[in-house]
Parts: sequence; C-alpha cells; structure tokens
Amino acid sequence: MADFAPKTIEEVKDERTYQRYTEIMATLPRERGFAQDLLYQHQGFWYWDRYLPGVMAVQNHFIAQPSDVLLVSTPKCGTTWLKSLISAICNRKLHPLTQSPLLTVNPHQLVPFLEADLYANNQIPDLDILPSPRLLATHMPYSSLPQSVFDSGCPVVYISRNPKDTFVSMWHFLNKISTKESIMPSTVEEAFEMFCNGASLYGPFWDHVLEYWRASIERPQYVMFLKYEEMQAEALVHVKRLAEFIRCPFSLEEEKEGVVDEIIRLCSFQNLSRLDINKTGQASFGDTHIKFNTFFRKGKVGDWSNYLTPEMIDRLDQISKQKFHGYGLTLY
Ligand code: PAP
Repeated sequence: MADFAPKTIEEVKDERTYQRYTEIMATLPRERGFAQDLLYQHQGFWYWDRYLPGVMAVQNHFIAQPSDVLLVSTPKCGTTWLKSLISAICNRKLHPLTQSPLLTVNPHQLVPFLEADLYANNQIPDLDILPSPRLLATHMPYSSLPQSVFDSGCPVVYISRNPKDTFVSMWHFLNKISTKESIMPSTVEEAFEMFCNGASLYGPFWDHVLEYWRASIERPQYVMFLKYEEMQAEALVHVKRLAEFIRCPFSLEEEKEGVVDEIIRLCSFQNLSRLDINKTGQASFGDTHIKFNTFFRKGKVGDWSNYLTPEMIDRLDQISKQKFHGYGLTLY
C-alpha cells in the first residue's frame, strides 16, 4: 500500500537533492573496485557508488550535537566490535547487561551508519527525534566530515587496524557479499593491487588512518585513536579509556563489581558471533543486503600470514613506512 501513497513535498525535495548528487557523481573520476563494483573519487578518497550520494547528503545536511558520539573507522578495522562496546557502555544504565539489546539486535542496527543507513534511499532524515546521546557511525575521512562535527565538539572515536589484516578482511567480506551482478569477487592479487594503489572502499587506507591519527594529536580532547590489536591485547585498559572519553566513565563500584569485564565478554567476538541474530539475521545498508554473519569471520590478529606472500607483506610494510614516516604512527 505504502508504495502507492503520494509522495510528500519533503520526499520530492529529498529525491531532487539526491538527484543532484548523482549528477555530481557522474563528473567524478571512477575506477573498478575489488569486487568489480564502481568506486568514485570524491575529495581525494574512493567511495562505493551506492554510498557516495549519502556521503554528500551527510556533508550538506547532518548537524552534529555536542552530546553525540561519533564512531569512525575505515572498513574492516573493528567497526562492529566498537559499535557493540560503545552501545553497551552508553546504555548500561538503561538495560542490565544480562538483558542487553546486543543479545537480540546486531551492533550495526544499534549504532547506524550516517551515509549507509540514515542518509540512504534518497532520505534526509530528521535525526533530532533520536534519543540523546545519539550513537552514530561513519567511514568518512576526517577531512570530509561536516563542519558541525568540529563545531559541536562531540567525541569522535576512531578505530584503526594493521593494513595486512584489514586488506585480508576486506577481500573476504567483498567476496562473501558478491551476490549481485555489480559485485563480483576478484582474485587476491587483483584486489591487492587496488588496495596498494588506494582504490579501495574509503581508501587510500593510509591517508584515512593518518588524518585521524593527526587529528587525535592536534585535538586529543575531541578525537580518540584506537588500535584493534591493542584493544585485543589489553581490552580492560582501552575499554575504560573509551568509556571516559565518551563521557560514560565506570565508577569504582562498577569496576569492583566486574562491569567492565562483563561488557568486554558481552562484546567479544566469541560471544557476539554465536548469537542467533548475528548467525541468521541480515539488514539493508542502502540497497545492499548484508547477512550479519559476514561481519564475523575470525576476529584474529595476524590472519594475514595465511594469505599474503612475502612480496605482498614487504610491499604493504614499505607503503606504511613511507606514508607514516615522521608521524610517529605504527600499525602492527
Ligand atoms: P565494517 O567496517 O564493514 O563494519 P568491521 O566490523 O570493521 O566491518 O570488520 C569485521 C572484522 O572485525 C572481521 O575481521 P576478520 O575478517 O579479520 O575476522 C571480524 O571478524 C571482526 N570482528 C567482528 N566483531 C568482532 C568482535 N566483537 N571482536 C573482535 N573482532 C571482531
């Protein structure tokens, strides 16, 4: 029924806005991505065709609030994990952890992506109706975030991961979601070449990471930089730091009662990946349907050693060395 309902003036206006973004996209440089999909270059970064209009809409229409929490990553660096942690930390007073929404809802539904969920399907949403604090996510580079993020001073939490595991994870992910004609698997060698040249989702990977690293040094009170590997090695330390940064610190009493450990266990790969919702559920990100189990593969540090040749390892290490030289950043 709803399909035949006449469009409201607002809906027509939003459609025209998106139509304009599609016209702008047609003028941008484009490349084939890992999965034979189309990538467009916008402000120095490569975007998936299906999410770039949403990125433009976010840039022009999203108004950040000081109370927001903005979670950022380049794909496959631990987004799902960080979403679950932030959701559990911020909502622990609303729901006892034994009844956490994470037990029945996928983290991506609790912390939606701006450009792939909220500003998708030709919509300019009214986000003022969301309860505060609004927990929001994006893969957008720092230099492309809307000005309101900086003006609002909302906390921005970035998670990074070593490029070798990120690449391997991304290659598997795109192969798994290759169900449409426009998304076809490529060989690991082809994908590797694209990744090194920067033409990967939200790439160049190194530029993305470096922008947030530099921001975390220049504006440490607003931008927190996390590393997937350090989170795995010392979850307790980093989860406590994270809670403080997003202004939901743990009390001494909570620490004594083991609340931090409970949150770490709840959000662990082992726990989340065995839940029914994450084994069998799926959702649409814009017009792309993704099964939740594709977000849970191995959750390990160092799986790259099973996929990359010594030449590939050396090439990625060299690029990291060259790109990060002089910035004091190492990614395991
Ligand atoms: P996204 O950026 O597309 O949302 P993201 O969640 O960053 O994806 O990437 C998934 C990776 O995080 C997978 O890594 P792998 O391919 O090397 O295994 C996935 O297994 C891992 N992952 C998902 N949930 C967790 C978790 N709770 N703890 C640790 N790693 C996790």
